[in-house]
Amino acid sequence: MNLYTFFRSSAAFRVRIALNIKGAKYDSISKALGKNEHRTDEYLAINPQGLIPALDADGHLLSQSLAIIEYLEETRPTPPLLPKEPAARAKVRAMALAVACEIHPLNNLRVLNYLRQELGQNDDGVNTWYRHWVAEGFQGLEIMLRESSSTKRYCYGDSLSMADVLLVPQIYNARRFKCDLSPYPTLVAVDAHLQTLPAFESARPEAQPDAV
Ligand SMILES: N[C@@H](CCC(=O)N[C@@H](CS)C(=O)NCC(=O)O)C(=O)O
Repeated sequence: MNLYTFFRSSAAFRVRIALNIKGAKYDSISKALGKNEHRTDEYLAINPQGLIPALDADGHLLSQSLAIIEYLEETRPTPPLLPKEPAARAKVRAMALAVACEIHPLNNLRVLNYLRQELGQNDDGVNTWYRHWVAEGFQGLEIMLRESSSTKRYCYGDSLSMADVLLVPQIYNARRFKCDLSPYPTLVAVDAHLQTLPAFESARPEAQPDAV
């Protein structure tokens, strides 16, 4: 498998974690966002949306990190990233989507660039925007985890799930943008535990070959 990735891309970070959990071997092909390598014709032929990541797996070109993670789950079911029971699966997916649909898209690079370049915002304006949407998203997620995380080691129950895969990169980014995480002790506790797991550790941005 080939993963089109960038060390700092949190959507690629999710897929790296999922690949590691599944024990899937892959090669990294770096596309530097800062150099617009995700906007070249060559990359647009791989992912027409011009977004990182994309995965070349089993002869298929896949995009959208959650769709990729679901593909990995369906083709490599062990260890599972979703519980068996339908309502439990829906709850795990809801937590994953709370990150992927409600926080991340509002704080993506192209959104921040638009705020800066088209709407004339300075660093303070951009950071205020970023922190606002993280706080909005994390408030609800904290309550969801308080109800579903039995030991504060994982988002759902006491086992690894897709929600964990999404949480860690979003917390990583929140720290990078100096968001106040003190109102979210459950998110912080679960993140601290997950970071000790090798699948998460080796997926971290700093551990990537293209890290600068
Ligand atoms: N919903 C997409 C989001 C992908 C995405 O936004 N990737 C970012 C990096 S984390 C990107 O390529 N940004 C490029 C840009 O904003 O121009 C997914 O989950 O794969």
